[in-house]
Amino acid sequence: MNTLTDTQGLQSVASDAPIEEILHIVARDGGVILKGFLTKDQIDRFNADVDPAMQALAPGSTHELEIIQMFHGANTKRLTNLVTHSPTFREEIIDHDLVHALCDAVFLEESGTYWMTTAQVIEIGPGNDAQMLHRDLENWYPFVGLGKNGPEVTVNFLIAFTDFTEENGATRVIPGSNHWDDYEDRGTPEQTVPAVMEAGDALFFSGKTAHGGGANRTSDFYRRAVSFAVNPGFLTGEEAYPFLVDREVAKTLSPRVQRLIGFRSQYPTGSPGLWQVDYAELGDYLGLDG
Ligand SMILES: O=C(O)CCC(=O)C(=O)O
Ligand SMILES: [Fe+2]
Repeated sequence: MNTLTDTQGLQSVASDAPIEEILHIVARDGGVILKGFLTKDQIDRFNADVDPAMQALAPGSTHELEIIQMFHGANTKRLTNLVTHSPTFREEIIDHDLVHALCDAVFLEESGTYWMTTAQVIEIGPGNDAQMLHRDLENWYPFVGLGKNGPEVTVNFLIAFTDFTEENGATRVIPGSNHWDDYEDRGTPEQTVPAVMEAGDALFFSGKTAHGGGANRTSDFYRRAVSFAVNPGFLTGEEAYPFLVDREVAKTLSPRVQRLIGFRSQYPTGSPGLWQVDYAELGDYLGLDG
């Protein structure tokens, strides 16, 4: 059985707490709430930046696979490409000193550099069921087997853009699940605690920590988060093909060659999909099928 207590809540610290203290809590519990990570003004401006795109987006998933649809959420909207949608995001949020200080501390020694693997609005609407529990490192399946002794392959800043309550779908986390011996064990809902936050707070957590979006039991509240996650630089292709090959040339290639050079999404074992757009196939976004 798992040693660390499953009933403890998540610890909160001020966003100007020492880096060592923040990392100490994450190493122990798997995650920590950073109070006041963004200001009210930043929250308001970001929300205004993305509102038109959010309104244009339909909830739910276009994937054929039921497991990916469930991961996405039937009444959940996921908006990616936030660098394009939001000046506040590209100029302030991903240039936040605390983000870089924490990522330097996590990744510099093993990887040298790091980069963003996703930044997506996740807006869980009324009636949406709880998401399946998972660890974000499951996107890179071999690291499931390496477990607690493997390297850190992703960390996530899950930022609250509305208040998060237990009722409206606050992220559920299993504190200490980063220390479990078997990462095929994702735990049970009873072992989770809600990451209750005010808008502007962020849950900073390890890819080794079991968690999932909470059920939204309200009738009218849309819980909005941004999940902003980082990978070590070693999880990168050697050549930046999508920047090198003209899209018109790419359209003339076979689908499997398009996938080989990064013009289509990837579906590695155990992952709900990588290299996507709004959680949908990149090839569709690029109009590769005409
Ligand atoms: O929306 C949430 O609270 C968590 C979502 C999540 O963990 C994910 O999609 O990987
Ligand atoms: Fe996740």
